[in-house]
Amino acid sequence: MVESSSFLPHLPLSWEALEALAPEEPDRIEGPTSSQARLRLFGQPLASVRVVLYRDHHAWCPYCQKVWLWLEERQVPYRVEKVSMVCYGAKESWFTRLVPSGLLPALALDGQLITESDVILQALEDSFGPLGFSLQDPAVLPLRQLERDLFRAWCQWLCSPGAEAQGKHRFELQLARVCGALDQSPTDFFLGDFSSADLVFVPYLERMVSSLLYYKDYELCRLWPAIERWFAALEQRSTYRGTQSDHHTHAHDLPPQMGGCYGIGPAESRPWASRIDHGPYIDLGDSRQPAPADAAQEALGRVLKHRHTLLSVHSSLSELALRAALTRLITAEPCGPPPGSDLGLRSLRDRICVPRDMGLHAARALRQALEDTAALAGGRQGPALQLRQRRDQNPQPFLV
Ligand SMILES: N[C@@H](CCC(=O)N[C@@H](CS)C(=O)NCC(=O)O)C(=O)O
Repeated sequence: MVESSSFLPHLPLSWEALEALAPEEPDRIEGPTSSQARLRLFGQPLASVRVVLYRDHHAWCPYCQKVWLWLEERQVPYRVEKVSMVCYGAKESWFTRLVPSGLLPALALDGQLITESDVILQALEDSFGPLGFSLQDPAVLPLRQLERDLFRAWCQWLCSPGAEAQGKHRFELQLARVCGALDQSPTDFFLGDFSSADLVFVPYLERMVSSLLYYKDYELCRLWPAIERWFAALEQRSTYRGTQSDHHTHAHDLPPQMGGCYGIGPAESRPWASRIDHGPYIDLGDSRQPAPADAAQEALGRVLKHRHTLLSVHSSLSELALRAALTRLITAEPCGPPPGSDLGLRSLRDRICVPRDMGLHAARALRQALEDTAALAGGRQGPALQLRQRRDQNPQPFLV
């Protein structure tokens, strides 16, 4: 944070002043795991790259996360090509020529195209060695089956209207089996060190925790301590943190992907949904790690990079209002926005996406700064987030 004077509210800093406070662009090739990376080398020469990962622009696809995290954990050099999911954009024609089904992820290994995440992981394992335990290990196979059983029970509870009690009961039966497996382990992971057995659980356990909290007000990690410990251990890994999303992103990326999520009553009546949507955004329980000291700077850098596109996409957002929110973000002092800015600031607040745009803590700081600044202008909310499609998230304008 920069020093600021005690006269309130502050005038918005100029773009030049904000730019002077933004961090250098991080090293995406050799630095920590990042959703923005297009090439990862892990200290190896460019010529060593044998893998191209095709994954979705927004990092919403759980099967892509599984393959992505595997590559990061095993430090296999790879390139990334990003593709749209139909729920938020038009599928790129070059991709449907390559993969007619349009399904993600896909992976090219030595020029040979592979689809289906489990087949991809097997091919990677065969070429580069397993992640701890082989996917075919007798200790891993029943855990992989258990993950699918849990997935099915979650879908039935979350995505079927009615039969609440039965859906919850069936889910808890499967979750008890998962926790039983964790309780037998000498560590907080399934089979000792982090391995392929944990990897297969990562994408959907993350989505289960967020979606059940949001739609069912169900505090999974508080109710199931083995899962809380598993996440705490997982979040120690910078590889996972780079792929990690947050409650807000999942609450709103899942309905269009899954064909609907059913809440226990309207969102306004669900305490956790209200907090996830409207804040306060601290202590939402989706991170067990302290906020990095540079979280606000990270958010500032990311917004500055895309500020022209953001201003054109959010038609109700003025550049003065955005500067006010960024000034708040970086000085931690209130900064008055122009009248009528509440709508545009909250429109942007609701469309920050983790880890696509920035890390979890940076997003949290930015959402809070946008909300605090919007509150100085009024109580209006931005356009509602759609449930069937998210074309408001079309990636194209950001690719120029
Ligand atoms: N069984 C496949 C499932 C892949 C899948 O369903 N991918 C979804 C995204 S999560 C997809 O690409 N859907 C097409 C689209 O959304 O455009 C796998 O494990 O790879």
